Amino acid sequence: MKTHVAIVGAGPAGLLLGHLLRAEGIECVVVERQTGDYVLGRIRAGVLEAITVNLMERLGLDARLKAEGLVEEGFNLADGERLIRIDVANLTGQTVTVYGQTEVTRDLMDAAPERGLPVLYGAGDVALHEIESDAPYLTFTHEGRQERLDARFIVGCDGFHGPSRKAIPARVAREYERVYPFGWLGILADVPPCNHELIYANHERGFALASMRSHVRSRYYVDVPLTEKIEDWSDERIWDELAIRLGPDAAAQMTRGPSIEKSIAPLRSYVFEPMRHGSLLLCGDAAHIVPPTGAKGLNLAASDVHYAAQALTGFFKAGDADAIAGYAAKALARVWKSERFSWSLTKLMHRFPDDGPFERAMQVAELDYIATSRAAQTSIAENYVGLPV
Ligand code: RFL
Ligand code: PHB
Repeated sequence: MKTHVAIVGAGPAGLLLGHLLRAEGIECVVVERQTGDYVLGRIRAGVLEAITVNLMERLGLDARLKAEGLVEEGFNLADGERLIRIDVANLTGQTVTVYGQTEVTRDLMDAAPERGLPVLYGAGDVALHEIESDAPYLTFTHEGRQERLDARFIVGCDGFHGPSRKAIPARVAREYERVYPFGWLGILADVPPCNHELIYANHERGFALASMRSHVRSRYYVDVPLTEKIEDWSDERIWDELAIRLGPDAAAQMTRGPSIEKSIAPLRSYVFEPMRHGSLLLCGDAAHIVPPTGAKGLNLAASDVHYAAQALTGFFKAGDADAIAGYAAKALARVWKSERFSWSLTKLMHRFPDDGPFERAMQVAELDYIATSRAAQTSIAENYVGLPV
């Protein structure tokens, strides 16, 4: 098989890139290890920045997003005593949209056949070859056959554990990492949300987040030590903990119900450089991870894909090799700013086991500053809606 661009991974980054390239008439093939159902079973992001919404709109794949997505004009930080509302719409003139990653992925997946985007699900042993040449290729197994896919470029959209990043030689690689001493225990339930806007809470018992997927489906999180086992958290125990950490007002509005999904996700900040080496470009979680505080991961994957599609379009349509050479620097400039925001909001809203009274006093002071300063609220709001692309 031969194509222009071989894309590894059919998560949101891979599918979005595939559609953007097809819209420009550039041939590409997406190779995914899992089945489509498995990919859709992963419950992850819920909050979309304008960049992600705009890309779906540009592709003409935003009908369901527009009909079912909830436009959010603000969100809240709870500090145990009060709710500090960040009036995002007023402070920035922009909004975010609550629409699950699962639904974005489903919309992209459903449109693939009609847009001529081949997606090979269930591909085994995907390996990258000759990425330092102009003729890289993938090998993999698919439907019992050994396959080879030749391309001009490979784009690694295969998440944190995929093979693409590992294909970049150690002599050129640099890694930056912070692992946090807790994970987020998430619960998804078909109950109305306790509040029409998200609440991030810093309580003495730990972090909590009230989020949603729709008017009738809620998503909540509490932070837990990494040693916790999901089996030890009955639905009732999670609801009890949420009621305490979110505070009495939210608790009074909280409807409990059986969980549809329940899992613990570790928190990590990670950046890999370079995001391009030879004929291989990396996009999304393949190159970087943010802790979920601030909801940046999927949106960062979308902005990478936007830059990558621009670079590849410049190359194939205008013969512009500089566009490819400039990809990594453009993408990384935005990545680092999102890393900073996610890290600082994580530090502000969680109780770290090693923190003493000084660190706690810093959190109290910062929350008080945010509560009373329009400048501080504007800074948070402009990061939350997404920095310019
Ligand atoms: P994905 O979604 O991990 O997709 C990668 C795909 O590559 C496939 N793959 C392979 N394919 C072929 N061969 C191999 N050897 C392969 N190895 C892997 C995988 O099967 C998969 O289909 O990466 P992508 O596309 O870069 O997308 C990134 C986002 O998924 C991620 O950043 C977000 O989910 C992060 N995130 C959030 N982001 C937001 O913007 N807003 C949020 O509200 C938000 N909440 C979250 C989150 C992530 C969470 N978890 C579980 C990590 C909440 C949570 C709990
Ligand atoms: C979610 O709804 O899953 C969600 C919302 C906001 C975050 C992280 C996750 O910061």
